[in-house]
Amino acid sequence: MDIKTYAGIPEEFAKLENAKIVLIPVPYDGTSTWQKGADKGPKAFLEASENMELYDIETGSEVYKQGVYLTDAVTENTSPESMVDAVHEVTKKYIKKNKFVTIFGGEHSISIGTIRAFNEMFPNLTVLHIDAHADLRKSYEGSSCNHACAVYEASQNTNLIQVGIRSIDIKEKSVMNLDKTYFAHDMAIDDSWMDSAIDQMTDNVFITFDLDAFDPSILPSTGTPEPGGLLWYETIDFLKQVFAKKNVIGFDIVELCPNEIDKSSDFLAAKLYYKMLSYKFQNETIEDEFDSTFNDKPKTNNFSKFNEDVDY
Ligand SMILES: [Mn+2]
Repeated sequence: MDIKTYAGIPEEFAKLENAKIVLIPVPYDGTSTWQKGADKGPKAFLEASENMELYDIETGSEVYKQGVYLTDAVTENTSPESMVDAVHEVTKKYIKKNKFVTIFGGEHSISIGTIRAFNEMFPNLTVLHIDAHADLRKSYEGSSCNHACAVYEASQNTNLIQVGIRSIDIKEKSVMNLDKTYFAHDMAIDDSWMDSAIDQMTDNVFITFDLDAFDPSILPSTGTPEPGGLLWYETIDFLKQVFAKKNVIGFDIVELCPNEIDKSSDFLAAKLYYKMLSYKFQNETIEDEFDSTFNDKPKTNNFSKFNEDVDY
């Protein structure tokens, strides 16, 4: 990947020492069953992010100034199990450095590793799982680290809440906690699911966001699109409330499967990521010293959006 900093932000904001946020790309697509290509997700997401405005109108903030450190991609792929171990290790390493850790996939199996790390590091963890699919199989095609098993482990040892579900195998129903499952067909006609889901959360919340939760009309570029999904404003309204009311301790976004024709999905993923960071950090002020570093230095980067010297 020839991308040096997240969203092309100046290096002052991209150094690990200064960054409050860490972004781990995991371009893994080892077990997907239909359309391949989730391994291209992080690159497409990062390219779209470079072309995105970095001022968030709604929160009135520029969250990148909190610092975003982009790690090397996790490329271990000799087996699903070794990939999960590698993701688990890297995620835990950055949680231990007191960073707000975010992960971009890759297919959903990567979340077995991310959730395991957060569950080891934070007590009473809620996993908010936003997805078209339940992903509750104990094992699939000979592995418990298949994408169809992404939250089975979480169902056993965290407070798992599933939102947007509209495609399951009948066997998954025996694992599913129906009180904490919000099916898309119910959500479509009654928005009380938002309050109900938030009421069921403990304080520490990790969000695992499979992009196929969105309706394919707004996000077609995903491996297993399902009709009847979430739209943009209801999704970010829900997320805004979760970030406001709970201690969101990290999140992952998975299953972007880019193609040459549709770029809007890449942009949606980029915007979703930035929106979630904006909600997380909207009340945190940026340290003066840090801010002036940026203002005093000559602008030496080559990214056009930072080179505009126009005074408004
Ligand atoms: Mn899914």
